[in-house]
Amino acid sequence: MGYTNAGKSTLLNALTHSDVLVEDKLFATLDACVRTLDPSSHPPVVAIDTVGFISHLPPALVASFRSTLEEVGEADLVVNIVDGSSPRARAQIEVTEKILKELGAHETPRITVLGKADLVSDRFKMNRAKIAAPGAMIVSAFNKDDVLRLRDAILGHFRKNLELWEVVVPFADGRTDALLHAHSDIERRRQLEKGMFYRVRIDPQWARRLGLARYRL
Ligand SMILES: Nc1nc2c(ncn2[C@@H]2O[C@H](COP(=O)(O)OP(=O)(O)OP(=O)(O)O)[C@@H](O)[C@H]2O)c(=O)[nH]1
Ligand SMILES: [Mg+2]
Repeated sequence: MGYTNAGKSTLLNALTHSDVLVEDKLFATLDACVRTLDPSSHPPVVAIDTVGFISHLPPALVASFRSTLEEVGEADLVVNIVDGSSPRARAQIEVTEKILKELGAHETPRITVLGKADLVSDRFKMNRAKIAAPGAMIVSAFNKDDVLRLRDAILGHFRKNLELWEVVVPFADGRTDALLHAHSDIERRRQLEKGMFYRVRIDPQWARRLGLARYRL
């Protein structure tokens, strides 16, 4: 999420090799678009592009914006894209902050990105950007390494919540076996008498949802 024209859709495209509409105009994105960040990651991480935020939104538009922005309130991680090349970056952050609060997402874990870094050529502009968003990741959507760094930061956020579990799935329980494959990273497997032994990295919430019991050898 972020202010309109900040470069959200461009970054989403770069992160996911997709082609969400990008235009140098306000409100190029009118509907939230969902893209998978990494098809092989467990749990699967999907990124949702949002409509741009803006100050003084006409009241008639507020209601329709609300519905497209509701996803933000439910997100596990908010990636706030700030146009690092804009002299109005600070004011734009304040607007997005206010809207995040209204959406109940101001306390959601957050990665702040100063985007369009390739346009921030001189030191004065870079300092201005850094002061606007201290500690933000500095990224150009057109720089492959920058995009990979951001992708790693996002995936890393979800990976760090994973726990190491050792479980045994009875051979007859094909459903749990399939779900385990879909929702965890399997590090080791061994056939035992009672079933398949797995050592997996899994979100503890998912482990509970699957009814897994931790196994001790
Ligand atoms: N130079 C440069 N331009 C960028 C970068 N990221 C985005 N842009 C340009 O900024 C403009 C807006 O990009 P979008 O990705 O559509 O921005 P958005 O935040 O999705 O905008 P809305 O959907 O309208 O809110 C386009 O002209 C992009 O090409 C970047 O890293 N560097
Ligand atoms: Mg967009």
